[in-house]
Amino acid sequence: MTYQHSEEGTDAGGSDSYYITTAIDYPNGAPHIGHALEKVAADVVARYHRLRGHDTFFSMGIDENSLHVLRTANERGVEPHEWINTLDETFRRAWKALDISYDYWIRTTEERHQRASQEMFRRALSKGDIYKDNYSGWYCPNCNTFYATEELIGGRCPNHPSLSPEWLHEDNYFFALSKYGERLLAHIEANPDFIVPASRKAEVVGLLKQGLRDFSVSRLVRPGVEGWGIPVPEDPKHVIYVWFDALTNYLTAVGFPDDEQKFANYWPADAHVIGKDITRFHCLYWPAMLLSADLPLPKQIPVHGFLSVENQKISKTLGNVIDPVKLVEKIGVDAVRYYLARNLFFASDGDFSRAGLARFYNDELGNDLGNLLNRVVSMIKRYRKGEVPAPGPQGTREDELQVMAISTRERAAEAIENWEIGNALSITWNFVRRVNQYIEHSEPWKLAKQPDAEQQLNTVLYTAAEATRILAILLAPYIPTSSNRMYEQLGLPAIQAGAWETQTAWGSIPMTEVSPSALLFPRLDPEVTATL
Ligand code: ME8
Repeated sequence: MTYQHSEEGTDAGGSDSYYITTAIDYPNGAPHIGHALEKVAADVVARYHRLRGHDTFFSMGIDENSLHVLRTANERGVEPHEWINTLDETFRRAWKALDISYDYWIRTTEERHQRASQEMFRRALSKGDIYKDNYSGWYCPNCNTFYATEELIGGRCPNHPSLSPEWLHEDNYFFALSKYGERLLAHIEANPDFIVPASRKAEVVGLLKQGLRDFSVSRLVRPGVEGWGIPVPEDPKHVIYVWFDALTNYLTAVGFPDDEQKFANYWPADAHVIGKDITRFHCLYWPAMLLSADLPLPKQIPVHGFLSVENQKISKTLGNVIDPVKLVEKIGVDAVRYYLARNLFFASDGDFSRAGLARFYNDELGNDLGNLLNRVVSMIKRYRKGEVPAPGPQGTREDELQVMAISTRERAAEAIENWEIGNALSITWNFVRRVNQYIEHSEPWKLAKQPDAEQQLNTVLYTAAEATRILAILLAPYIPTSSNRMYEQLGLPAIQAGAWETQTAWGSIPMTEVSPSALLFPRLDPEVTATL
């Protein structure tokens, strides 16, 4: 794929390649709407980079080696490998339903990943960063983290109030995290966008200033859990700590340690998209592991907030878990993607509300966008037998709309590149509304009745169609299926990689004949709304 910067185009980064990842989820239950939020956020950005013509690589997967995954399988009475295979399908089915365009799917039980994790372990060992010591502490199997007594709340895990962590006392391998505190702080200070948003960066800097403790990077294999996890090289009585292996997935996905060409092409990653609960692992442990292995650090770690449902924490016990696949079946994939992205502000937590989803669907997707496309193609059909006319002379209204098309594209790009995804969508939406206003003010239905206004009507029809066409590309990262349907109704072939560069300038591609078909977002049936 070739990539050319448009004159006004924003440059996403120095290089042509863009490697983006999400957290790899624990397969201990089907993904919920909170997991979906993260995948949609990363997918919007991955799709944006493809449209910019970048050689984009988007990796996702599942984190299988955790003991609580094994425990869940045991509790369900399912053979553990059968369990993870089933969950693997469940996750992939969910992301397919949400149109998540990942290029690579990783499972941490794969042999390739075992080799990558062991290589990272060996590199740290040979640097003298891994040593053996005796360890005692409270271990929460759900967090996969050790806690000091004072960190527990009433004897319970601070993140899982229903769990009493187990007291573990064993010989472990340790990673010398404390050795890297100064280098990490210097890196964060020299690279202000390494951790975004700023509130998360401040949190990490706070941890660094308190001083870092070495962490245990192995677990003794115990009866009943034998074989679950990646063996420590040359010492199979131990398995590698699950976070040490899980973080390494970002390297495995781009060919480490065998495929040097792929690795050189994509590493360091441009962005690891994660949720706020796993900041410490990604912003402290992971960069330290990479420094120890003499590998470059990822360029950025964008941290999103948590999604609640109807203002309540998502929890199986509360029974408020929303299955994104069922939601897509009821209201359509683009409506779900749109709603999640529209309300996504990395710096804050978000809330999912059924009434909100229905309102955004009807008011914005249906009334604003669906009607715009429908009006444009129906008027061209009615007044010009479906042929998109060449525009007549332009007036100030048209000039203003063209200027706004360019500024919308630039401002939306800047917002996406700053992880202001909800904001990017609102910038674009202002333009959707503006095109509707343009049609209202220009009153093509009146012009159609005036024989001497033929040229003027041509201008209005062309201008409205062209603005709608550009909108289809600007919206393609969020609602890809609908964007393609917009293109199709405007008589154009599917939107391709690079289109943001080559097709968002005014008049950049010719339109000939429209092809009106079904409404993009027909009004929601109140019965459907009631079942959301
Ligand atoms: O942490 N809202 O897996 P996980 C938004 N396996 N995001 C949410 C969320 C919510 N309500 N609940 C969870 C793990 N997430 C590890 C990651 S990466 C090397 C290993 C996000 O299944 C969460 O913040 O518990 C994380 O980014 C992702 O979902 C997976 O969470």
